[in-house]
Amino acid sequence: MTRAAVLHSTPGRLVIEQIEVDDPAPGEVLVRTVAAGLCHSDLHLMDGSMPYPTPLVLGHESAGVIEAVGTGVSSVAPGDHVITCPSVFCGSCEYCLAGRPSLCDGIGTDRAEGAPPRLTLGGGPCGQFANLGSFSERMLVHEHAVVRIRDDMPLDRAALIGCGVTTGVGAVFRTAQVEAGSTVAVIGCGGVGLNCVQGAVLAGASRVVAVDTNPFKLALARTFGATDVVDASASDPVEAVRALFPAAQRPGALRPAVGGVDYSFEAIGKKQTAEQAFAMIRKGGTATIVGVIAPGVDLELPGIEFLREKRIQGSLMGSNRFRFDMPRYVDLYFDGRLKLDELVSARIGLDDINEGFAAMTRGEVARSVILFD
Ligand code: PAD
Ligand code: ZN
Repeated sequence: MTRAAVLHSTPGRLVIEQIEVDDPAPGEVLVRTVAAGLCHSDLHLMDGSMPYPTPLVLGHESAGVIEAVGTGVSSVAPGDHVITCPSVFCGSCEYCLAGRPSLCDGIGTDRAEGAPPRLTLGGGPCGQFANLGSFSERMLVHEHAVVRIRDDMPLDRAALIGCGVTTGVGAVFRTAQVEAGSTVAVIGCGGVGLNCVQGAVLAGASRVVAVDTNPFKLALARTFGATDVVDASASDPVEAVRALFPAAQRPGALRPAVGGVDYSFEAIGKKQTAEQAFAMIRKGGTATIVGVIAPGVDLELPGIEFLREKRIQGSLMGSNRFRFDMPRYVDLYFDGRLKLDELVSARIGLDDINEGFAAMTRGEVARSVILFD
């Protein structure tokens, strides 16, 4: 039996249950989970803003050690240290072949219909959030949902690369492709947004403005390299960012010139802040929405702004190619260029998981990480 945190309804709290994990089928690997981070995407299911079938093992940001592999698995072997990724890829769909595996159609990466489920709870099937279900002592996943990393990488910090780092840094490097010298604003400096901040620093941004309503997060953003901070509870963040980067006013122009940043990133998932992200970019700028906006919530954007060649785009898991990206992030950590130690605010046990999410709601942590014994 395997201990796992299971969601029985949305909204709902997590319940620690004993689940059964099947043996690896061809192409699957069994991972002993060593560490798993708490991400706001899990909380979206718990608070009911993202409907999802239950029962479900939550969690999708993890690292561990391969325990067993199914036939045909070639990229990892028992004993290997791995990071998991929600972006399981088939390797043969149009998106994979076009070099965009994070958008993979995922055909063939689950068990076939009618096959025994990977996980069972009380005799019935139990789902895995994001193809993983990381809040569990063991994960049975497709081989293409893990990447091997070097053995000397501490696995609690490796876990964060599994979602927050890849999503935040990837949004900057891969989705938006920020150029050196650009100006950047990041709205929401939690586990994901702090990684947008450090991604922008790594990309060589000339200024990085952190926007949050929580002074603790703004102070953290400074340690991740933000050059300016805006407290969105004290002033209108759009006006504040535009004031930092004013536009040149042409004499006699019909409309006042509007300043702003070259690139903005929204890492919260709210209508208001997504609209702010679009409003605070300057002419020719790009707003990237990283936060998960609940189904049924529509954005309102002033259409005239498209004449200024302003763009807005989504970003799923930082448009990653994780088999390539994650080992590089590990090397950047060892080089002292990617901050991971500072992201871990708390190390907790599986039994403390609901309190861990309560601490996230209260804004007390960058990331809490579960350590499995
Ligand atoms: P978090 O709760 O750690 O951080 C959210 C931050 O937003 C906190 O620091 C808050 O103080 C701040 N905040 C809240 N409201 C406001 C506001 N009105 N103005 C300014 N700041 C505010 O969450 P997280 O970093 O784990 O996740 C952030 C979002 O990213 C969330 O929606 C999550 O689901 C999403 C996400 N998306 C992907 C993807 O692939 N697109 C992957 C992972 C996470
Ligand atoms: Zn996540």
